[in-house]
Amino acid sequence: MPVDYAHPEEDRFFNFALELVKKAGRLVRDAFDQPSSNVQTKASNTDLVTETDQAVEAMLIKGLAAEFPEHKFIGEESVAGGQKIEYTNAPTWIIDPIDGTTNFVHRIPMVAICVGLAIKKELRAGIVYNPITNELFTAQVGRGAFKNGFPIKSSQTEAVSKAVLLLQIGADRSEKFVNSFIESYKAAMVKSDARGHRSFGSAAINMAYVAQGCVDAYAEYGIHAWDIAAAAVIVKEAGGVVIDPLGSELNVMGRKVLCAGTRKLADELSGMLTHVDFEPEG
Ligand code: LIP
Repeated sequence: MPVDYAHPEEDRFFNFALELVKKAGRLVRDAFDQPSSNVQTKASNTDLVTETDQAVEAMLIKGLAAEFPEHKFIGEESVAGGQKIEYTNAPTWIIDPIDGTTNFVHRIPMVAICVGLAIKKELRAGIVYNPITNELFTAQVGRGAFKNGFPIKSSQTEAVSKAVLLLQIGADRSEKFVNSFIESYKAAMVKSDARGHRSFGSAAINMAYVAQGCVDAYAEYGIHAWDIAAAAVIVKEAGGVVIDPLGSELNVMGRKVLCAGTRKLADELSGMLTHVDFEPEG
């Protein structure tokens, strides 16, 4: 079937970004092999950044901007440094240089370089690369999803009672937020007797694992566009669903996400979560 392009040069954008991400992977892997990182905190004590996050983001943006001067960027560390989020119709790269920074700092090998591409505010391509485990997830709209070049498919699980779920709590530790997480966890694990619970400490890896079908669904509140943009394309192209936890269409700027291998499972999980409101960003 012919692919419906949002921009005639989309393939060139994607292929160029892919080579850059592979180079960035070498930076992350070399830094990961060092005994420790220089760590700073951002918005809170639980919101970490390292020199490697900053160096990788700078390298990706510099490379992409030199090749595509008219493109825009939304990068985690640039925003942390004070840049405003501007989400326009222009081709926009949404970048998390290391998703799973706490894992990186603690040398837990679940980290991912995330590069998503939106055109006219539609997510068109995603690259999620864990250079430590050598897992490279890629997708472009209409082309399917791949891991290290091989096609991947989300699971066909339709019931929470048969599902391995990922419910994750991020940097926000307000009592209200933590309580809502506990309520959701109890609903899924106690009332609905889910088969299991995992949480990998990286939204992108959680989603990529839903995409490859080894886990069935994932939900998180408080995440940012750079945590989910790239992986959202991968999950959808693998046959899964990515929605707002309340059941409506995903707003990548909405700071919350639910994804699952099937719509039925997504709906059941949505119905049991204690929902939290966030002000959309951008
Ligand atoms: C992190 C996410 C993680 C989430 C944290 C944070 P970072 O991103 O991947 O899943 O729980 O709130 O957003 O800061 O490591 O790039």
